[in-house]
Amino acid sequence: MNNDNLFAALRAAFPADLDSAAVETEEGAVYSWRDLDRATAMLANLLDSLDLQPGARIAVQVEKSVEAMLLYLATLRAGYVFLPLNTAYQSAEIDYFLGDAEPAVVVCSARNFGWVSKLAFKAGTRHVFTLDEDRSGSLLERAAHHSDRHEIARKSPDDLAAILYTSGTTGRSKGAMLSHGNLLSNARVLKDYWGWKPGDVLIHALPIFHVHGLFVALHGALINGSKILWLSKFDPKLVIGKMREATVFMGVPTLYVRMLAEPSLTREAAKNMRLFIAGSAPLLLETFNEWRERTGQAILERYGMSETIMLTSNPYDPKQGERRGGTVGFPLPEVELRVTGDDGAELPRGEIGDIQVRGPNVFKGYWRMEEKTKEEFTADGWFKTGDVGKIDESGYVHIVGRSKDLIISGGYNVYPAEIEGYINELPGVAESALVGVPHPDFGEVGVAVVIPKPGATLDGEAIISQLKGRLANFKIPKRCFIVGELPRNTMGKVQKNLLREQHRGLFA
Ligand code: MLC
Ligand code: AMP
Repeated sequence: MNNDNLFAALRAAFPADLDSAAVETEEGAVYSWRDLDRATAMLANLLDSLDLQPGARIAVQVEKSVEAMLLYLATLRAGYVFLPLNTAYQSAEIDYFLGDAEPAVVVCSARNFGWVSKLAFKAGTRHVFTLDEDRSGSLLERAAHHSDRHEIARKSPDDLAAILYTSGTTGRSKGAMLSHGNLLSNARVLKDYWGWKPGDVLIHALPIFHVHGLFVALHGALINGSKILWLSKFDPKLVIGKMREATVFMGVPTLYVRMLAEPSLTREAAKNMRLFIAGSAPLLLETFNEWRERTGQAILERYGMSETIMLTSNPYDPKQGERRGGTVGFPLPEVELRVTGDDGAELPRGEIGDIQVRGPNVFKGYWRMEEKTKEEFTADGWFKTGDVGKIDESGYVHIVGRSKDLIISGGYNVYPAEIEGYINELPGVAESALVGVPHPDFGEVGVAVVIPKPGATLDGEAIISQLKGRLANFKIPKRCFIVGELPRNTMGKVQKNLLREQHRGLFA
């Protein structure tokens, strides 16, 4: 009988020589494929010993480490649902996620155990473990008592593998439910489309709590049985140095911008590399061109989202076409993509409209938000991405904007409604608006414009300080202006485009 557990497919791709290196860290620690197999078995046995319900959520907020990655794989192996949380999230954010997802198990770093366990127990969680970058913590201590053999849990393609929270337009985050089938179909398509081959080595420098680092990069290497050079944090000099031993790199545009600022980035340094992939945010044409001049290689830009994993990609194989900067390439095999007008009808090529998608990669819906899920799909089953774009005459997809009010900063999403909600609760604030403006490092950053209540005196810097510690650091506005009124249209709606225009030169 077939097992559609994603882990079964990843395990089947391990090379025959289980003692060869699977993961190497920047500190020189080496994990063999056998280590990966045994450690995930021990962790899976630990989870199995906890007597969890089918579909139990395992919520994890820990610093990036190989062990954190093994915990993800073990969760798949045991058949539970992985729920990764950005380490930047603060207590109000974590409180919401745990309350909404009601995880059976929470894993956090030892220094956060006090407040995280309190929130977890409030949410009904029965087991809270700790895990730190130096392999300390109760999770591994407990797992050490379990067998290193484990039969992979049987799963069908529709069974849930992970829930990824993506902030909501109304301020409430939504948990995108991804199945084993979603993740596996996308991993297989990308292995083929990006020409993964024997001997490939991946530089993994992204965080592992979002689609890019956790799924696209990690599954890409594992399903090809490829070694991973594992970096706990992005460091441009280190990545450039590692290119001599590697062939594939994936990053958000900010990582490319930062590497371009290093004189050590040369054709020679990059000559062993076969493929540079960018995504999660728009890659500026000037970055694409500058990278080609410096390294002789064209970055392959692709487009995706938490709800759909990867949707489009520039071609890898020149026979399929050139990699065009400023575009996100073609819909991937098995992915259908259309651009529609206001009336919902499909638009001809070249016309700008809403991007909708369909395919085995599209998620199962938002966790416990049936109505919201329905709203985001058309009657004939297409998912509305909230991105605005066009398909050009040659079939390349261009993203030209977003209908959703979203700022993408250094590859992280910032939803203005959420931040405005926090600002509006501060004493003396009548109203606020957050807009995204261009930034040379992060691509785009949030700038807040705030109106005081009558008689109140506010200070922009003080507002920023009050938000720090309450919200993840990347969501904190980089600047905050106090004004008398906000520009509005005749319907009374704040004209954010005017605010964006007014402040667009701030970081030029
Ligand atoms: C850090 N800071 C940011 C920021 N990251 N500000 C805005 N946007 C960001 N993304 C701020 C911090 O608040 C802090 O400010 C200061 O920068 C230093 O923090 P740091 O943590 O030391 O920063 P650094 O390590 O340099 O991180 C920058 C980064 C990181 C670019 C390496 O943001 C990153 O890893 N981004 C990748 C995100 C990612 O993987 N996205 C994929 C999503 S999946 P202060 O004031 O507190 O000092 C997806 C789907 C798809 O979108 O298609 O892939
Ligand atoms: P997330 O919700 O974090 O998964 O972010 C998904 C969003 O990131 C998409 O809806 C797009 O708006 C954006 N995105 C991802 N890749 C690209 C890209 N290559 N170019 C422009 N925007 C992108």
